[in-house]
Amino acid sequence: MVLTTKEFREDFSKTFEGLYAFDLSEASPIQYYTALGNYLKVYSADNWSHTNQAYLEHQVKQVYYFSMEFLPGRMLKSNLLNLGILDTVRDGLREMGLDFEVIARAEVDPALGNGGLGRLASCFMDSIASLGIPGNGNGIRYRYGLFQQKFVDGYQVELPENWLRDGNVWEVRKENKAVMVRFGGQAILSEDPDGRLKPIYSQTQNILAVPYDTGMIGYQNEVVNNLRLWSAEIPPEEEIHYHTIADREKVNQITEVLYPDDSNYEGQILRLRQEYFFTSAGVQSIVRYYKQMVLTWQHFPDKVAIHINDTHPALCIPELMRILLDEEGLSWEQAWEITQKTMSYTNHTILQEAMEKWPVRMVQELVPRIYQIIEEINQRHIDKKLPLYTPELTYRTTIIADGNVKMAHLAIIGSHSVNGVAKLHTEILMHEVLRDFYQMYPAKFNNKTNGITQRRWLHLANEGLTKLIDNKIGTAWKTNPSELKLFKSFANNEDTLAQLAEIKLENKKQFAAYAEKEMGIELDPTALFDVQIKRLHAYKRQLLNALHILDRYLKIKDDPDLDIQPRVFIFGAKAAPSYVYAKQIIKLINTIADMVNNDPAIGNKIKVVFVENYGVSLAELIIPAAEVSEQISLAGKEASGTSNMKLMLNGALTVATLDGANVEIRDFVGEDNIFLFGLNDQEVYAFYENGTYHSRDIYDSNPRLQRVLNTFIDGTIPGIETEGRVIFDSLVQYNDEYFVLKDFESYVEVQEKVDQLYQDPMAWNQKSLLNIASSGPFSADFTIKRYAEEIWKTDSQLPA
Ligand code: 26W
Repeated sequence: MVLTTKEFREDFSKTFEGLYAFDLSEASPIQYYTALGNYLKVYSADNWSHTNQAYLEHQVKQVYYFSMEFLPGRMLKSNLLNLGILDTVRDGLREMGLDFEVIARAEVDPALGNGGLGRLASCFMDSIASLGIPGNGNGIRYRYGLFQQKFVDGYQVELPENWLRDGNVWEVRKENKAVMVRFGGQAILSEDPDGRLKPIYSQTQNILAVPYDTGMIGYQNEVVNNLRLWSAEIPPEEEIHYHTIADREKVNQITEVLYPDDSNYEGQILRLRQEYFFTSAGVQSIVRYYKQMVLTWQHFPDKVAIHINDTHPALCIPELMRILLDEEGLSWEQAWEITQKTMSYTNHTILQEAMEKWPVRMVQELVPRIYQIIEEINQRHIDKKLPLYTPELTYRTTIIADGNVKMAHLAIIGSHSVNGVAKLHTEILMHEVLRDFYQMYPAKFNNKTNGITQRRWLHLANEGLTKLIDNKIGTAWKTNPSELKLFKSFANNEDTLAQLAEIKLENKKQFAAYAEKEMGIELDPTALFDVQIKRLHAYKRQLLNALHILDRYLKIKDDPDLDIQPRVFIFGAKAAPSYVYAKQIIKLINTIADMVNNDPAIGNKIKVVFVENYGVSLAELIIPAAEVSEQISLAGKEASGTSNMKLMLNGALTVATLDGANVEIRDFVGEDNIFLFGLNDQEVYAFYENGTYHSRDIYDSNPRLQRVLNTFIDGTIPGIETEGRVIFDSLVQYNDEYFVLKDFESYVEVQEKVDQLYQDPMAWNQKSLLNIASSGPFSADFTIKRYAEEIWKTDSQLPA
């Protein structure tokens, strides 16, 4: 049944009155938005409950995607799109004299994640529902999301992100589905009447885990899956034991804040608490659901797949073991077989400093029974592998070593599948980082290159481009993104290329309007828009970008009449609050921005825009306006990257090292349509092995680079005495950990080629079009199909 605008207006008005009991004409955007959200919840409620019922009735296999982070972005538009009523609602609101865009912007963007890993989880939720795969998300309902970033005098300042201030229309609190999570105390094993060892607990702290469910609406297929986020509360019957506010606070604290760390592990007990809290709650609720099905335990892996998104939820493994052993009375062998068959694990990082390892004492104290189980998993692993491998190799793979519990080892040993997130990344895992495990379990390892949902990142974010593509190749690409390749046949069509350029210009104007309004920076929309948006981290090398900007700056200062392609350098990045070096780089770039933007000699030749508080919503504004995509991490460090895919999909040309998924971008779009530079991963490894990298020599021998670097310490850039010195020293004195100086030369060279190509708009637009048309393989729909077929063994429930 199609919804008419008239029906919509009537129902929407009723919803509004029911909520607010006053006339609709005098409401605020947030009230309209809340009413719309409520209206949509009712509109999709039947689909949600039908999907649920169907899964249970047919006892289909379901996947549970456990992730410490989800970054869904605003949900109003994407829900409307997926329900197939975006245009109707927009028109209906217009008829009522309301501005849909203003209403949509009233929604908060829930920042329940740090970066790539969290955003990937949300793209996956969209694809799982859109493919009709029975799937659920499982995570934490943080009271405060990732901090809000402000710049004060160029420095990053962090403010709390109270994302629930106006309530959250999409969630449903499910008190009736709460479970108890046990912490601390003692677990003494003793024999029960059947002669089995079972733990007797004493002095534990019991925390109530209350789920908040959000519907994950599939793309025009009537499927609504579930994202379940857990919140920690004091169990009502235990209220009496909480005497002080501090006691109560300790409970609330568990789900109070998202750790703002990305790729840096810190052994904080609160984080371990969070990890056990949501994995235990999730696994308990899965088991409870399974028990409705009256099946033997042997069938558990035929009905349940649990996916561990990085090691953060790896305690799923001992938790499922605990339930099967202690509560369901299975033997170790049975329980272990079920657990391994159920679990799969994705690794998202090769950085050593990001590898989670928890001090044994901490695990013992916080979850004593879980520790006992981990110990036994470890011992059995050693007993089984020692006869087969050298003691050295075997002991390199233990879960417990040097007083620590190594979460990656637990995840690998306890899962039947281990995957990396791009071809190169998986290769590096197999042959470098995890090679001992690869030798032991070659069949567990597989690659699943990341993907993105084209629904959010093209259809919604770039309506102009969507219309153009629809006009040229029809709309089938929306459900089958490989159809995007049909767009290639327009690569020589001047008309299409001109339209493409027109759309890009329009998107650039939109961003320019934002920069002007929010930052007071005036941009020339005909300049080249160059974009680097991702967490601030030394390995991602925002510094290399900064060096290039300074190199240009000096060139223009030397010759103010220089005929050079005007460029706007756009940055968006948060730094972990404790990551001092990253914050110094933010200060540096902000200071460069001030200097350059206000120098009349530079004019429009260079502008630098560092947007505050980068997140999903800003990405949706920036990406459609981008012409150059900076993917310049040191080769071998970026697991995959996903902004590289979004930018390509929106017609940006990539400046890239051969790192992460950039390698596959090159393969799909061809060498001629990407700007490659720098060392490859093998060259980097060779330097590590030979110890022959000396950044000081490069500094000494390259006058152009020397001049650029000296600006950090010679007063050229005013007001960065401290930061300038630290950064200079890190690059010149302390041997430049990420080979920034080594790659500088080839980076600036390739940037000159970028400028040259830009002088020929048709050639540029052609490459842009080829990038768009080659980006289909990066659809998360394909990635999820592979996860479902090869790892989870879950089937789509859609009619074939
Ligand atoms: C324990 C601290 C910590 C927190 C988060 C360590 C590691 C993480 C994440 C795994 C970091 C992350 O987001 N990794 C990114 O994952 C993306 C999705 O697979 C990849 O595209 C990025 O390359 C990778 O950096």
